Amino acid sequence: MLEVFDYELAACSQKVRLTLSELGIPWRRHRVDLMKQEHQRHAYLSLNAKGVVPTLVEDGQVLTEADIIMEFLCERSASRKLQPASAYENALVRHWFKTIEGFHMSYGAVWYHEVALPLQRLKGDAALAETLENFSSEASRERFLKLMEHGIPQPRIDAAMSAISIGFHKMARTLDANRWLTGDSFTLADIAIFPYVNTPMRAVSSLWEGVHPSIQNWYGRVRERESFVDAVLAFPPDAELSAALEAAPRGGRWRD
Ligand SMILES: N[C@@H](CCC(=O)N[C@@H](CS)C(=O)NCC(=O)O)C(=O)O
Repeated sequence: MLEVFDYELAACSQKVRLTLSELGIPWRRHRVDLMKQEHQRHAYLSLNAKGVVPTLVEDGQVLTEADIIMEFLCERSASRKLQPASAYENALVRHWFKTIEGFHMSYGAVWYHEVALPLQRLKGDAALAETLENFSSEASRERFLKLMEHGIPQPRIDAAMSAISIGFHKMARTLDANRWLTGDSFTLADIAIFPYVNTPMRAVSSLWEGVHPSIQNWYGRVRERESFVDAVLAFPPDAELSAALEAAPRGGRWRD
């Protein structure tokens, strides 16, 4: 059976789970707790050298990178369900993948600033010692400790917020004229951007909520799909993370 290494709230994990659900592909889950830095363990790094989720494994074959996994799943199921019919619209899907790639780095910075670092600090010294044990490389352990000590500089967060806001503007302009991101049908492009819209961080959702009605309407349409229940709602944050979301500087909560 196809196996996926993921973490419930990780955007890239959600993309893969949504695709699996839309295509009706059965899979087995291996949870990698990002909040405990389990993705830094030696065994996981041997599957995914970048130390990020998701990773897909099937019959000993390993695939990383959410977009590549999503396309692989479509081809594997020989279904055109999530891929547009025209070459141009397919190119648009790839275009959105590229846009989202940049957006993703910014989202990650805000996530660490608002949620991951405060949660780690809140858990205290014993939990930090446990987290540090998961790092298989001294250099990344040092990097993490520096991040814990100094946080992410405010100008970096401001720049990230502004990049995310620009991404939402682009999305809204497209959705002003189209039902879905590439036209009339729901595709991998919609899946790829959904987790950033469905963010539990108020800092980020305030950049589109009440600002871009076309995103609001699109968001409602995606939430009506069965895959939303199956791949997103079914994977809520644990109690610790829920508390960290509520305590986030600009507020946040799991959007059920
Ligand atoms: N380009 C990679 C990015 C994967 C990625 O950045 N995943 C995040 C979660 S969405 C992660 O694992 N971050 C590790 C961390 O938080 O340290 C992909 O598309 O799979």
